[in-house]
Amino acid sequence: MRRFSAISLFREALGGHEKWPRQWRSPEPKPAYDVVIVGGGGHGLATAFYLAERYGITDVAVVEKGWIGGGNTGRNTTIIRSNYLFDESARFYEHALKLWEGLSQQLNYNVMYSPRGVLMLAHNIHDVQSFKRHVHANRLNGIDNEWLSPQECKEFCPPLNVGGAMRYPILGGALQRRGGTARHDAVAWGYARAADARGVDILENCEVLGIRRAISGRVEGVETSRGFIRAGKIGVVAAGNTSVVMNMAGVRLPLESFPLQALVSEPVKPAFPCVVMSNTIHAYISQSDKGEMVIGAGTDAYTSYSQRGALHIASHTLDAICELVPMFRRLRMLRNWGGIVDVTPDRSPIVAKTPVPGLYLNCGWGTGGFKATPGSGDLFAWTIAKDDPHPINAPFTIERFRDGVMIDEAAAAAVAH
Ligand code: FAD
Ligand code: PYC
Repeated sequence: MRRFSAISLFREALGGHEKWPRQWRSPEPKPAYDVVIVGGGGHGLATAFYLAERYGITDVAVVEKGWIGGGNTGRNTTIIRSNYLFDESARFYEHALKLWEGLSQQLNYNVMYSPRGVLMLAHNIHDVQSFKRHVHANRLNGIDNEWLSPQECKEFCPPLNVGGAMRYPILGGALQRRGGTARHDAVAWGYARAADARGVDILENCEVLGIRRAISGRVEGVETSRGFIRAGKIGVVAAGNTSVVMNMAGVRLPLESFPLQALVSEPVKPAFPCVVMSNTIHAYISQSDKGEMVIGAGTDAYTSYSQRGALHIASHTLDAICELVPMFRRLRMLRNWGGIVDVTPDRSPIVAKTPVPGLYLNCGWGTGGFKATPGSGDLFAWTIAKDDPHPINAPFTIERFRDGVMIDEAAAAAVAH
């Protein structure tokens, strides 16, 4: 009883707690599963759902150390877009975007996908050149993205200040109209409910403490805080904590973990029509359906496993946002929080088999993996089911860091790394 109260307090701290459905009643772990997924975030739950839905693999457990969706899935600013520069990423994120479009129907759960348009602001000549390059590259890949003049930015998003002498003048913007937002906790719960209905076990408060391997090297199962669970295959999707979990299997990764933070204002009536991002300022804004302005800041400068960010990062963001949208000066902030993002050297994810037989890895989404959730789950399920990557995730290997075949998307990220 007391444990559930503590969890409610955490949820309270995260906000939106009153909307979270009842505490998931975790079943007792079975002694063995075909597949164990480590990490009950959106990606892990989506993987379990697609394993069951597409491949009929239902003897699956999702093992979560806290509560489902309590990691980055429940902490992010929910921006969805597919306007990435390189072909490999554009294919991946566009695959995800197409799945978002039908997700509420597929899960029979309203994930509140809202394609209200994502406008990325340019503040200097470099931004203008870089975003125009993105617009052209995206259109060659059949992905919508268009260039707007400052006046067109203002017409699309009237609260923006496109006037004269500013520290961060708006010189134009790249608009992806199909981009938008979705409701983060609904995504976790929608996938969880649909996976559960297909026979997947979701084990909360069950921390993975070790990965057992046979003499052959193949995985045997996971040591958890609720006992040993045998597994034919193991998929690790433990954002932020990936290195810790993969170390348990003896796999070292080129990953660093950083806190990334966000904040919300008091709720107000609908006032902000779209998503606005500024990579240069490291700020992004949208209005949630509850009325709060959802604001994201940059990553901390230091690696850490803390789930809160440094205050000076947030105040820099707020300073700049108040200049871009002057009416926000009158808003009061309600709460802030952080999540731990894991970042690869080329700022692109790993969705792949590992050198350990039966062990699969999905990580390195950094500041931008929420938008990928359906695509990531779908392609990771393919990879686990077939023991072979899908052509879309085939480039996203661990070996690319050894072989130098990077997918260097740093500029496509929304925030500083
Ligand atoms: P998570 O939801 O973090 O799930 C991983 C789970 O693994 C956690 O629940 C954790 O408890 C569990 N776990 C860890 N270790 C263990 C263990 N040993 N045993 C069992 N379970 C374990 N992306 C976007 O696309 N758009 C955005 O606007 C955006 N904004 C962001 C803003 C912030 C402040 C943050 C922090 C991130 C943002 N992101 C955004 C990134 C996005 O949130 C993540 O990339 C995405 O949610 C990752 O999903 P996941 O399911 O992999 O991770
Ligand atoms: O990738 O769009 C994004 C994003 C926004 C905020 C953090 N990441």
